[in-house]
Amino acid sequence: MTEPVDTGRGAVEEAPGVPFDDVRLDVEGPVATITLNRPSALNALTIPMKEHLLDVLGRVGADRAVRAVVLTGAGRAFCAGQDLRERLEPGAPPLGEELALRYNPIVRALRTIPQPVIAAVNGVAAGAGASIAFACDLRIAAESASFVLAFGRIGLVPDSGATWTLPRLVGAGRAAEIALLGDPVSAADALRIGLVSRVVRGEELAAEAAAMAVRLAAGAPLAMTLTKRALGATFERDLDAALAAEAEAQERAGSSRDHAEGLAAFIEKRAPRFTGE
Ligand code: T3D
Repeated sequence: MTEPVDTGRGAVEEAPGVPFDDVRLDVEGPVATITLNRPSALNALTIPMKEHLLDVLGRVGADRAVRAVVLTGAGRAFCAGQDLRERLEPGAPPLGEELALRYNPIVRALRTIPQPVIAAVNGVAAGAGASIAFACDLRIAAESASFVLAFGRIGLVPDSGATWTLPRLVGAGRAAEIALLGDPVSAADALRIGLVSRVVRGEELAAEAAAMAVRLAAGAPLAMTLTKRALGATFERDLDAALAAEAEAQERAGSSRDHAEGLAAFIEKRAPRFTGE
């Protein structure tokens, strides 16, 4: 089922063990948990950290054994976006180049890896950190979480896909208010406007995200991937195109072994055992 993932650095074919201090990868059974791990700077993203995140997403996306992904942050924040101190260093790349080289490939990888990705938003998600959460398929937040499109405060515009994802998640009017005013959106408000699908107590977040990931991982992988892709393309299609795309995807899913297994399990009144074939 799993196809190599194009992270903009060529396809990654396999997923050997891992690798980095600032981006951790923990794989437990079919669930991969990626943790942004620079808590002293609220997981603000440096160039190496972005490279590492991209690398890890490539590995995970290419790993057929991984069927669901959780992305979270270490410490009290999810991610504070670009490391602003790094931007002041001599030789910092131009912003447009940095987006093209690193941020945009991260967003594309999140959108295109075959597995569903849950953002477990454990605290503040600011700037590109919010954009990265928006690019995930699902968002669960801790009560202490918030989303801040902090770009305007430093004279920048929302990037890393936020102008594309946010209106799709909450509608154009709310997106405009969040982007233009830049006020933090609390977890409670995020739930109310559909920016997150669940809010839980901080100490329950990891378990809640893991439980959701385990449920996703128990699904038929091909059907999960095709569903993710269909939902991701929905705003680009009219009804006829969506109906045609559903029929094509259903043809593929319907000819899989997993569909046969799902039917057999229903008739035999047992849980299905999906293999991804
Ligand atoms: O390449 C490009 O630049 C293009 C791409 C741009 C994408 C972007 O993400 S632009 C937006 C960048 N992010 C921000 O503007 C957010 C900046 N941070 C904040 O506004 C606040 O820190 C938060 C609202 C996120 C949290 O506030 P608070 O009061 O809870 O924490 P704090 O005290 O401000 O931060 C704690 C520490 O983290 C502090 O370090 P210190 O003083 O204890 O040594 C602070 O400097 C550090 N930190 C927080 N955010 C960043 C950061 N360090 C570097 N870069 C950050 N973005």
